Amino acid sequence: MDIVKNMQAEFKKNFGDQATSTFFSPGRVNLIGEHTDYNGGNVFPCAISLGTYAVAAKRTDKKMRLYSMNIPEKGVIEFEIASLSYDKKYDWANYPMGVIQILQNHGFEIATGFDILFYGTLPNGAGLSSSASLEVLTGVILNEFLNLKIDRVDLVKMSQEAENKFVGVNCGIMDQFAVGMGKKNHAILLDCNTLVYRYSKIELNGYSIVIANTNKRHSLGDSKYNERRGECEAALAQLQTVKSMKALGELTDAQFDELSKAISNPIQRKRAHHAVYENQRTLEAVAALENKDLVKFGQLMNASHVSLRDDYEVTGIELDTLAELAWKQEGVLGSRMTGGGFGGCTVSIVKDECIAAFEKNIAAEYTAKIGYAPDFYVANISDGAGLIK
Ligand code: GAF
Repeated sequence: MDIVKNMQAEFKKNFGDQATSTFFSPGRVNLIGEHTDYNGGNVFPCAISLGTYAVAAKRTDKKMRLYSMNIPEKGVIEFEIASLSYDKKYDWANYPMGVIQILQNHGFEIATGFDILFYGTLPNGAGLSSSASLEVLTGVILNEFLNLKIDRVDLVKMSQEAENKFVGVNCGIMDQFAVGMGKKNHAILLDCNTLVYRYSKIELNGYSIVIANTNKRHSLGDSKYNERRGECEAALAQLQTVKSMKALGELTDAQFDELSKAISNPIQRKRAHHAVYENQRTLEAVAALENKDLVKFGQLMNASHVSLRDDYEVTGIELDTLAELAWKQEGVLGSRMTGGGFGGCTVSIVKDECIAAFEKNIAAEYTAKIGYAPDFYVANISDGAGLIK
């Protein structure tokens, strides 16, 4: 594999020694169930074959040396494993540092340091979970080399904790779960309230999952992500005055309609409406897919986008343009924004023989309207993070 050979050569150049193992950690695309994870609802993501590679070697001391081929200008980033805290100067390396620290907080002994060289094939800032990919990858490397025997779901949870507590981004668990638990050709139906999950085989019979990147950078840190979380929490608190419940994800659409007048703020009511309806829509979409009703699955994807646009207000002109253009193309069953929103990507289900025209038509109209071009990737659904050799 060319990527890995190249990485091994770069490893030798930067660290003066040979890497002993190679790892891969995917990104993710969420098919439906957006902004439901932190509301205790269902999500339906899959891991994709774009992701982050690492080649690594164990050291004998307690030093870490990290290098990213994507950000060579930052050079080799060095630090001691002992007590770590977030530091802006470490830039991207805060993600692996966070995982190392959280593992230590949970009592895992990181007995030695490592030299690790990373290379990512995910477009940066595209909302395809490059951060979660890097976090879970770091956990997998430590687990493997140090034989820590960490259960995979625990590793997923600790990766999320690193992002929440170390990096300071209050994300839900969907991304780390998809990256850590992904399965080739399957999406994961995950109930984020209970962490009960199951795999669902994706058989699209002549259709493919096409990701379109707005090329408007998405960042959870500077987006209104935390504001949306706060609005949903405020709505939940008011609903709890009329019904005992832990999360919005526990309500059916009908229950929400009956109780929603308890939410006095109309904006908060809209946000909660999205969370509840999107959660139910996700279950309906999975059932449609499993009943081989791809048309219905696509319609529910479209409805998801409309709700994210109108009720949740996390789309923006770039995502709306891509989705609305997709809805007009031949051979498209459905299209919606995927991930946190405010930029990033859409996901569409497109008939194989229509993909070339889909990309060409959308690129032309999007560029004319937005002023720069989108990118397209046909997604292959991949396994979760692991050792590849
Ligand atoms: C981002 C977050 F990281 C996820 O936890 C999830 O909330 C998603 O936005 C929206 O569904 O990817």
